[in-house]
Amino acid sequence: MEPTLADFVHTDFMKNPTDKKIAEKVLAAERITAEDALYLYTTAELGFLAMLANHIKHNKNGKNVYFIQNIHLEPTNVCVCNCRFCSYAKKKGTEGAWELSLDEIAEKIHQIDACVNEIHITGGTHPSATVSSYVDMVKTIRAINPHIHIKAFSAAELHYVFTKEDIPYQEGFRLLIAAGLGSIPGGGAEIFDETLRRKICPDKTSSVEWLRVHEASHQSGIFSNATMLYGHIETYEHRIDHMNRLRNLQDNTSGFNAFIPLKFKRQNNPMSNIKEGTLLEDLRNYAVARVFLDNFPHIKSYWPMLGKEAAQLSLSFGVDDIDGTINDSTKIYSMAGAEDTAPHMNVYEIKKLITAAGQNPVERYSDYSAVIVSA
Ligand code: V47
Repeated sequence: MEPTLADFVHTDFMKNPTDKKIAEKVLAAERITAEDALYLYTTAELGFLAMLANHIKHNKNGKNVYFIQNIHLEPTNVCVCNCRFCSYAKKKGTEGAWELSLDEIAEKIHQIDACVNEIHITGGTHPSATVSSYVDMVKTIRAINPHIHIKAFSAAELHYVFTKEDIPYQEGFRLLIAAGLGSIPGGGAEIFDETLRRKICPDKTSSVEWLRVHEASHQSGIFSNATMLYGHIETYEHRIDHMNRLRNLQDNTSGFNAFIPLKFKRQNNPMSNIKEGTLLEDLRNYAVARVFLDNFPHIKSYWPMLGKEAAQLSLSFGVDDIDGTINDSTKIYSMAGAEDTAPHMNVYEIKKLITAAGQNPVERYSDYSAVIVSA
């Protein structure tokens, strides 16, 4: 049997009083403070962090690590925003810009394998986007594939179309859900601190607006995810502030499924002068997130961005979800320098990756219920 956190807490191995205080909180399922989180980021040993994070991961999800058969759809990279970390967005009519018509989207949907359960729509905030263009997109997909879960449009895109047309968030969600929207992804959160937002994504939805859109989605009866872009100009305090705002909203709505830290990749964007963080830093970040976000059911490491080996390692630091099969359908990270330029893993490869880390692979639907494969 592997030694557990409870085995260690009352032994001489745990001499440091701050380690002991935090370990006792975690064992008692008590919430850690921002100060505790700062200590975990700056001072705690990596092995201790892993033990804390795994204790929580194990209590929530046992040895289960979830994955999904999914596909990304990126209808456009034309975007009204000028985010300095982005390697993907283009202005309309410039070289490298793309815009898919509804017919082109329909063609892509016809090609999706029957085993794919979720379509994740992500992309730029197109200047001509409207609530009805989003409704039409969702309806087009729904008409071809009545069962697939549609996870679509970041809070940044939704805020843009709702406010442009003066449609209250809840009414906007009512129209989109009636068309077939199933949930919203976690994009656009970046880092919530407004001073940093002005520097890295000056014309994007504010943090308050991002949180309000997600709150409205939860009140409208759909769930969502939350991301955090880290490893650029932010400090640990900024990360903790970001997670604290998410934790507070989750206390009120319980509508978030997964927290997804996104490591800044620097190729082909105006922030290329910033050195990318190390793998150890990524692992610490997953573990602190798992401990701090006690009310989030899942912590996801997004393998197309992190790489397969690093995603596998993250499973020892509190992560219980590695997203999906993807089938080479996303460009956001390859354009920013992710090593996998055509990300795809089949179910066999994903299961092998999870099993080799000593965990139990569970194929899931978007709501985290397990896919039962009949013999
Ligand atoms: O908001 C853009 C990030 C996000 C870079 O909900 C970058 O399951 C790193 O939201 N380096 C969009 N990150 C993607 C997204 C997402 C991804 C995976 C799963 C889910 C989910 C949502 O991508 C943006 C931004 O934070 N991003 N450029 C970059 N250079």
